[in-house]
Amino acid sequence: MLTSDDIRNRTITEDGQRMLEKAEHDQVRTVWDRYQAQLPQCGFCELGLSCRNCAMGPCRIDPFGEGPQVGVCGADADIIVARNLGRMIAAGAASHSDHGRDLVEVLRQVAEGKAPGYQIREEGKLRALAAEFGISGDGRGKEAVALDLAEALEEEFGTRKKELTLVRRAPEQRRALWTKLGIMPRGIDRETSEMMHRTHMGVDNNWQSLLLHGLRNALSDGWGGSLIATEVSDILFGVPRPVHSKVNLGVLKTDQVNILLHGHNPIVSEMIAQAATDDDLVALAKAKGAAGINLAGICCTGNELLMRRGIPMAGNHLTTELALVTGAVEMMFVDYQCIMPALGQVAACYHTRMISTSDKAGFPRMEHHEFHPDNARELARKLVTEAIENYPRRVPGKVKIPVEPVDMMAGFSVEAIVAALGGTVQPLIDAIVAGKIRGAVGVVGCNNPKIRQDYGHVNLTRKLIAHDILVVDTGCAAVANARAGFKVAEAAALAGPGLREVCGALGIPPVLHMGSCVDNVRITMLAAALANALKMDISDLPLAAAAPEWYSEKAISIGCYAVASGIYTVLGPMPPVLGSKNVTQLLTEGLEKVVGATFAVEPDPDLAADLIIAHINRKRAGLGLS
Ligand code: BF8
Ligand code: SF4
Repeated sequence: MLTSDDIRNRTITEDGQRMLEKAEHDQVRTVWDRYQAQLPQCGFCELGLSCRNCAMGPCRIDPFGEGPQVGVCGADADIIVARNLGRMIAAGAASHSDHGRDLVEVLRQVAEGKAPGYQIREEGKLRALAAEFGISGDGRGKEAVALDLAEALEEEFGTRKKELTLVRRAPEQRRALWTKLGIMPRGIDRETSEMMHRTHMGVDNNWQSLLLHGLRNALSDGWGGSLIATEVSDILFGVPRPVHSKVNLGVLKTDQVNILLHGHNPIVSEMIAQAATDDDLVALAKAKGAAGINLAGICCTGNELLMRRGIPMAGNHLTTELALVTGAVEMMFVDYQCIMPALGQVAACYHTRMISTSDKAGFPRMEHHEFHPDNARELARKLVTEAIENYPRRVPGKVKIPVEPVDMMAGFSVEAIVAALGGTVQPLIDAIVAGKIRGAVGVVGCNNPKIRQDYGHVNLTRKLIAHDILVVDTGCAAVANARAGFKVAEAAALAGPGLREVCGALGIPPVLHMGSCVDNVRITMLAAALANALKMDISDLPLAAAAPEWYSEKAISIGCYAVASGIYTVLGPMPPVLGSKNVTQLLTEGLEKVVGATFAVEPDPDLAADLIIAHINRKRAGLGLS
């Protein structure tokens, strides 16, 4: 039996607390129950000291120095920790980059006329990106340009290049540093593949070079796979522009057909969004007694839809099960990443139909309907029809929508921010120089049941903006900050006087939603644009990043490309590295001399804010600013 204290210790969100009570009543087990059941978690694994990379093992190193200090092959703690971290980076980079590849495939099929329902929405961005790859647009139609661009992007994944094309957006000093260190990313797939090779037994047994390759692997994500995912999504689905919407489980409607979209890739969800506005399907919903069709997003697919279409956001990672506990969801679509395999089991307690859509992501107790560019439009209509037909099966006595939704603004792409500033980043630089904005911080990443849901994001962000530090956010952090009410113009009242003045003049919130997790590249591109305008390196600027509640391997890749790009990054949960003093020391101190930035780990958001404020003050002093 959960006490009200137990519930409050799981999440700070009101909708979450109400739904945890209902989950208890409905006898639904959630991620927090499963986490409890796992305690105590393996200490060797927490320290990164276990290895099962080969069949001579599994092996583990005794952290107290009494038992074995090497695995069967002779690998010591440094090697095992570095190898494990390397494989986490590889998995994260692969996830973002494979998502990017899927978008390139759609771009190709659109160019070939094989993807009905999809189109090139941003011809200007298409032509600008093509020009970066040396593709001429003169006198050529957008399809011809798109075909050449798709081919050029496909080549970025392979191995033929000395360096990825889009690293040219990085400041010159940064690129020179990457080349000097031997961490310039070459092919996107190549760096991940090489990491898997290096971490095979008997290959790279130098912990320093393993970690350096980890940075290169992460850079292949941040300046390659994720960047391609974001750029091509913008071309196909639109560059985000400021948009008003709503957030939390209150976006679900008692009198409408509720369809939830969960996952990461906008390829499927954009087609569902189109189908849900088709007149005949809206009419069908009304014929079934509903007032309409209500779409809501969750996690990063939700962020993609919110940024471009203003579709309301139901919640973040730890809300995914609780959304089903409302009993009000007719259908949930999932594509891939961060989709708990428990969801099908939770949905089975209600009338909700669960639909998996990706050829590479299957889940227990879900119905599998594979979406491809050629069938997506038609399949979306068919399944939305079935969602509507599921509405009469809703059990009214099991429905509870816990709270009223909170207003929010989203849609702050780099293009939108530059437009709001009047066409250049100069006003932002002026505000930083004048000290009205002391610096900028990307608050990003997940929820993790080890930390009260949203506690890290919200408390860190609140303190930063109060200290005149502009916060930009993505992913589940962005949902947390929206749910806390930080994303309306009035939230400027929570900011320090300088930031409040800037927000007031521009009519923007002090916390800017920049998108999904692949969209963390929007943050690095903004940082690069500032550095380039000043002819400085990114590491010279008063910037930082934080992932206060991270859980995912993707977050590790993001953190590593942020640090390798020169951005100091504070993590909440400890990554599994403490088993090696050398690796820990390099990540938290040594990297300063190598790439001009380090990691820090601080689970308390109040203290994490202090670390970041001190860092920003140091960078300002380095620039001769007060
Ligand atoms: O890519 S922030 S829990 S949903 S990994 Fe996942 Fe983490 Fe959320 Fe989006 Ni990102
Ligand atoms: Fe053990 Fe070495 Fe095999 Fe890892 S690679 S399982 S440490 S023998």
